[in-house]
Amino acid sequence: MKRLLWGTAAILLLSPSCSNSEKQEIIQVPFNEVTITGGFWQCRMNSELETTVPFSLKHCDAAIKRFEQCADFLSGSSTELPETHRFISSDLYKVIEGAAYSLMLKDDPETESLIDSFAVLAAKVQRPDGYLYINHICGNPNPDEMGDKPYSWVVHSHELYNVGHLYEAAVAYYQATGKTNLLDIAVKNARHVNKVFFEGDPNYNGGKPVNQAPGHEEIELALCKLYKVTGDTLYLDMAKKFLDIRGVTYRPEGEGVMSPEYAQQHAPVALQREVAGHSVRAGYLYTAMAQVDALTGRSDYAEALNSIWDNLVSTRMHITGGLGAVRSVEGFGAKYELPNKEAYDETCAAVANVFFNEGMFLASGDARFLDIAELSIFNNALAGINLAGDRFFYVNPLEADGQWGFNHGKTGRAEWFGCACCPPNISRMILQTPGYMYAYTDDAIYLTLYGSSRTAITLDCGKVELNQTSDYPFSGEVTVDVNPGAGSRFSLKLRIPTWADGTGNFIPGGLYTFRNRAGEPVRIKVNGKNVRYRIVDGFAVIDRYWDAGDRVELSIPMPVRYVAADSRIEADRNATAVTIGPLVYCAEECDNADRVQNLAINTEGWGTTCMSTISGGPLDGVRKVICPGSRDITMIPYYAWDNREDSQSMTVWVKNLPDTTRTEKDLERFSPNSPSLKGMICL
Ligand code: FUB
Ligand code: ZN
Repeated sequence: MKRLLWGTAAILLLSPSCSNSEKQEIIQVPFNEVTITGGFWQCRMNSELETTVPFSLKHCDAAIKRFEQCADFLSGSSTELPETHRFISSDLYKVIEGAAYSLMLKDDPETESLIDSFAVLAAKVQRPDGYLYINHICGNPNPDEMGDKPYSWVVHSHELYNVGHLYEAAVAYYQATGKTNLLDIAVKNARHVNKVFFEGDPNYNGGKPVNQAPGHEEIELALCKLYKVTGDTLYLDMAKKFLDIRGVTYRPEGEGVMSPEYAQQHAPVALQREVAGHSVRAGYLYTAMAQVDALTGRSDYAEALNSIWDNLVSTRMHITGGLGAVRSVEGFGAKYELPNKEAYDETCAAVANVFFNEGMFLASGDARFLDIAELSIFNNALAGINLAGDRFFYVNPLEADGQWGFNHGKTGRAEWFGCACCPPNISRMILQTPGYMYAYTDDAIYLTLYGSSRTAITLDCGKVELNQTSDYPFSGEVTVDVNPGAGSRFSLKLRIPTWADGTGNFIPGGLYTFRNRAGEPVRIKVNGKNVRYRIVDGFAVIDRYWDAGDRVELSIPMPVRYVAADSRIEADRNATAVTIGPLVYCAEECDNADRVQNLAINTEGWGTTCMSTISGGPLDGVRKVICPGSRDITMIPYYAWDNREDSQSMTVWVKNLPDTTRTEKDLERFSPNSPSLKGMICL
């Protein structure tokens, strides 16, 4: 197994106000340089390696078969034509990308050989000029969806979306193995795309450059990866060109999927100011804009991105970090249009939200972007996959009645989907999560996402080993052993999430505010002694000389918090959400012996809640909470719902009890001596 490394190249600043030359490039420690040593992420990584990756590869049979049929058809050994499908290849590429990440963590000759065989097949199917899209190659396109010729219906064909995912897979496989078999196919395709779209190729579009941005973004961010791994600026130039022609050279003028907003083609991207349209497309677009700015060292999109981000977090994001509330367009609706039961919030969109916000953090050094990335990871994104790693949500509502098949026809999780974009997306994100834990500049180390892990970072002053222990997100106690090679001075920057900063907001943006106060402040000790710290951009900064064996103890209080939504969100009026740390909780029918829609919470009851860790069963190790209300309301983290029984009612927002006065009976029931609460920690 080769462990090729990559950092985030040349990340400069997005915001003009941050163009201070003293600001330094922030580099993320790549996930394969962070070892998970226990806690929350260890289970998730194990289920990825042991279950999700092999399980997903098995579900690629239909996609692989199309390549086989196409190859046989081209060689004349069969007349059978491959199934007509616009983007099933992209699902396969995403699975390969995740499988490649898994190879960086664990050798698996079988998976490697499967990917190698696929590369042989893909090379046979790819046209000599680099074009790669099965149905046009085999001459059986569905013209309504794909156009009658290559690149004649770029707005919906997904030709460039598919190859974007191919580039990401190829880069990952090269990084994992050093093999260029997929990368060669990707590079050949990218050069072909450049010729056809920006130079003109006699075999396509009558020789005129197509010069139109694809309807589904993806190739832009993938070209950035291709640039980073090859160093060839052609790909970065292409990414920028695709961004800059969006909404300029072509603008659909219809409705629904042909509306100008649907694929963010209503205005040049640098002039866009609000989130719009299909949420996965939007998320990939914003990610690419942040990356292109960073890689070119320009701020062409900074104003747009900052405004779009503000608009997102203050008007159009669910408390779970979910994007794209409106089912009919899989996208954004009007301001504050955030329904619960009907919410769409596709898993892919939550993953895109993570990519977007990680990019914004690297560009700015501002922790508020990490608050949103973390929110999305621990809530909407992780809800997209069950704890065992083999069942999925495409759609992530905040309420279910147990009867409506909200999840593409299912009332619960599905084994896979006809259109399976989501399962491999969440899978590849989980595998990369250790890469969201640490970042650094020449003279500072950022702790960006807490969890038991180990890494080593080379600063200007030398190598620093870090060994972190934490049960985060179930506990805010974090211990970090710092081992510089020799005594050296640098800053350690510990992220203090918005939910712990005493401002009363659960996350930035002001949509979700706490009903109760945080209580204790955040405390930091170095070698057992409290230290004073200053907060800069959401980080507690400890600047000092460090010695081998120094120990930092961070204590972020995580009381049970009750949250109210902005009253302009109609669906959440007169209701309360419960959060602990970054986790959003939900009530599920199987814990509450009743349809959860019948429950009502005492909005003043936060001081009389009880918590315990579930032991055994699918939710082993998950922390539950019991809150007083019309009855004792048991709640579990949202990401863990639908792991026990399907067709359950569930709700994040619990109706408020009209009379919030706590009765003697409530208090008695919630006394630590109450027999029904035995073994729980009660406040
Ligand atoms: O169109 C490709 C993917 O399929 C989109 O990103 C998802 O929303 C689903 O429609
Ligand atoms: Zn999806």
